[in-house]
Amino acid sequence: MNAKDLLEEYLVPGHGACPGCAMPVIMRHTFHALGQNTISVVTASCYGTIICTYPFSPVKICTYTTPFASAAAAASGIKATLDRQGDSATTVLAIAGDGGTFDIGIQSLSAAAERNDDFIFLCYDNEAYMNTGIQRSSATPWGAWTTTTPPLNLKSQPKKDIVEIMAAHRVPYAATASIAFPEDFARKVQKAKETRGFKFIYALSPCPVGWRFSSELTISVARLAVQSKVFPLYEVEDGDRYILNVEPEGAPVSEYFKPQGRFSFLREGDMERIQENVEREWERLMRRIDRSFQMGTSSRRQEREIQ
Ligand SMILES: Cc1ncc(C[n+]2csc(CCOP(=O)(O)OP(=O)(O)O)c2C)c(N)n1
Ligand SMILES: [Mg+2]
Repeated sequence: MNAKDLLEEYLVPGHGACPGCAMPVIMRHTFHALGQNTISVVTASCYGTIICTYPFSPVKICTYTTPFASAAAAASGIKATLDRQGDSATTVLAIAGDGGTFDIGIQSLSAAAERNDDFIFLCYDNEAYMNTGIQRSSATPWGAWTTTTPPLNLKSQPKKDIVEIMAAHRVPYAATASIAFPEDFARKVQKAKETRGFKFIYALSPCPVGWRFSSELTISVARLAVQSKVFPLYEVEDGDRYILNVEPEGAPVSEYFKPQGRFSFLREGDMERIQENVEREWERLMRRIDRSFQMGTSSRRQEREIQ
């Protein structure tokens, strides 16, 4: 990262995101780490909406807008064109919300990952279709209120494990990132920039409107997600080398849920069930991390090195 990129703002004030929205912070960290020589691809989403206020735009990064399902496919095409032009210096960045990643975008995402196309896919996850009015997605957590999972019919399926899905493609790099840990965030985006092949950056994006919390609490909600083990910060190299980046304090999940009105309809026993599930998922992650330590250099990595 050079000093100019750190000082330069690529998403400028006047962008029109809701007060307290985490997504502009995610974008600022990402663009600072990538710098000006970036082409981004954007789908329908809150981000797509705030930057497409024709004839003005608050984003100073070259941007291509594509239909909801095709962020990864469009990024693959742009990267192929740059290759034909002999341009290996420009970074290609696909940006999508959880709907554009976990749901409608997953086939083009999976295809690009399988081809190991050389670009970064950034998913900012606000855990619902926020731009169209807080409808549930497959990223919405169990027990959450949304406008399509009302109080007597709360989300009754667990959240998809998108990092595991990407790791199962054996992509060179996948990482979770949090705006409450900005240095870790920037380092991961830079590492993605320097890694060849397909890279997946997955950032939790607390949404005051959809999650029903007060807009000044965004960073502390993001931090509690990490500290309660709900959103662990880790990296996966070549699909099987897991690295934990932050040791969580182990705050109770109820502390993370407390400021969020979307969890205020849970019934008796639900909180304990959720806590148990978070512990179980954490143990699974720990087993993968321990195994990575034991394995050392992964077989997949050796495979790539031999080629
Ligand atoms: C094919 C298609 N279906 C539906 C829509 C309407 N639509 C626009 S944005 C959006 C929600 C996007 O959700 P997500 O990807 O999670 O991003 P967020 O709005 O939460 O930032 C929807 C359903 C669309 N633009 N195209
Ligand atoms: Mg969303």
